[in-house]
Amino acid sequence: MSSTVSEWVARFLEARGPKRVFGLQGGHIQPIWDRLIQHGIPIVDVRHEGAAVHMAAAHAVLTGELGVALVTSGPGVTNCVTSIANADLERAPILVIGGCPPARQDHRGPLQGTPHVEIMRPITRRARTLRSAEQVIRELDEAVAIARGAHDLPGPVYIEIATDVLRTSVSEAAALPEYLRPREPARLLADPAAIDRAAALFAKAKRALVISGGGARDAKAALVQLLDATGAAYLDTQESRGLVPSDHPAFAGAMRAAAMAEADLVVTVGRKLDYQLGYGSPAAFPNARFIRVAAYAGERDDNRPGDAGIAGDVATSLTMLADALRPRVPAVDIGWRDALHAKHVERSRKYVASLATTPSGADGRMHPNRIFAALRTALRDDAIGIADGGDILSFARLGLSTSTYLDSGAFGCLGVGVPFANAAALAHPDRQVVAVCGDGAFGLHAMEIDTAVRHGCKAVFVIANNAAWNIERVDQERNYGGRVSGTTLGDSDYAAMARAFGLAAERIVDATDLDAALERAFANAPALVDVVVTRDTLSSDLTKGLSLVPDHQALTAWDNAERERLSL
Ligand SMILES: Cc1ncc(C[n+]2csc(CCOP(=O)(O)OP(=O)(O)O)c2C)c(N)n1
Ligand SMILES: [Mg+2]
Repeated sequence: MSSTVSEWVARFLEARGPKRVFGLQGGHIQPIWDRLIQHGIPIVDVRHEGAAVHMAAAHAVLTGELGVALVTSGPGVTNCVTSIANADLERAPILVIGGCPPARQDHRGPLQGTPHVEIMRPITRRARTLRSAEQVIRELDEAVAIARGAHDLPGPVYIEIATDVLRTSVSEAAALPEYLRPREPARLLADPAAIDRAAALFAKAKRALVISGGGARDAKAALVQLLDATGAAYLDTQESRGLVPSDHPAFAGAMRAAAMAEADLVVTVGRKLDYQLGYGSPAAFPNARFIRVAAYAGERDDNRPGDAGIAGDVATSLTMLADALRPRVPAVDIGWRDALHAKHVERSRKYVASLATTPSGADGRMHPNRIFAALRTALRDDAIGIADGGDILSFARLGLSTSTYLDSGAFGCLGVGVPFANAAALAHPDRQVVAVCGDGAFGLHAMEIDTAVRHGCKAVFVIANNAAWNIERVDQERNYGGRVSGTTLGDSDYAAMARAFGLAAERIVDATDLDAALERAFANAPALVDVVVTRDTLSSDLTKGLSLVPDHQALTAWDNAERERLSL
């Protein structure tokens, strides 16, 4: 008995259970595509391969499952570079299966031939061409384990199988049953001595601050327990939103700068010290020592290994740390945490109240905050919020309050909004899904509204339409002598465009029409609301200097502190 490799790939995916595969067809991958259809595995066919990978990544992050994308050789694969790089930074476990010309045509100038694997290698956990038919299932099993974090941080794996190999028959004996069996990544436990060193340091801290990242996503209960046990203050990051409710006494989200400046101990949990955390520099954390907790050494030691590091399963490590702290006499100043939280509550309350009254710009157009004021009425507690853009992302981070939240992320990846929302709507058909996109960001994967219609993705796309790549336009206006160039867009009617694809869509100019428009949109999703907003805004990302790209740090205040620290 034997079966073709493409049949085995379909059996593998069926056994490993992705609910759907995202892809765009091409001759090189048609043998797999055809077998997936015969196995009844739904394929969400998109309009650009980059969107398929974004969808696979959002699916993975929102469900905890593996995300799978299927793309053809050549441009199909290279179209995925941006979204694979984004999944790399977002540590999203995805398997991208690419097409590859047959071996006999290799390096002879074949159709759609380009060195995919070399292109993919630096942005994936593994990139390989599979040429041995008998080894394909074993390789796929290994690929999935790696994507899910068996060796290093979870992330994208790229595998391509040459078309001739897909057509080759292999004996049933080649695929051992264990290759098809789902299994959990190994959970390695931390060294108790490392826990002890960390606990000794933690116990001495007066103002302890815990900061979570994507690596804490499956450690919610243990994280809250540690906060309760220690009296530490807490900051989330955009990849770990919703782990600790904002009314928890440790939560200090609106007091980020003060918490970072005043903390004498910072505990990172599954989070690199990247630009968003000032690279861990004393410029951003002038008073802090560091404890780094992560499942992987790469996420424990980057930039600043700190005074104590714990590498091991994150949830278990946090519980071990809380246990080790119990018999010690804590030095913690609970008043510091409580004061931070009280100010956070006060600031957030004022901010939320201001959303509905933020004045229009000099051009008479509404402020984008009005969108978030209206969404607060329209959204239920379990809604999924997605933000994509420049200024609008900055406003959304504060205004869009959904506890499940995705955005352009550390990669600043414009274009994620529509594909993320489509994947979210398919993964969670019972929840509201809204993507708030800048008009610029929307354009990058705007054709995916067609995917939304064809696949019934019940998402609402809200376009903050200021006819500009505005954060960049304002940067030119303020910091480059007002020479605005290449950053304005047309006053385009995105609602008309959406109607052409069959979405329910309307254009809103008056903020008082927003509530009713959103209600109609959620009732008729997929739907698009094109909201005409002012360009006359100063977002905090802009005023803090993010678009200026200073030399040492991402934000001007930290950059100045860094220069002072280094006597520059
Ligand atoms: C793919 C990509 N291209 C360019 C940029 C640089 N960039 C960051 S924000 C921004 C403007 C975004 O405009 P829009 O989505 O309309 O949001 P707005 O600032 O107008 O609210 C640009 C061009 C980027 N981050 N990603
Ligand atoms: Mg814009």
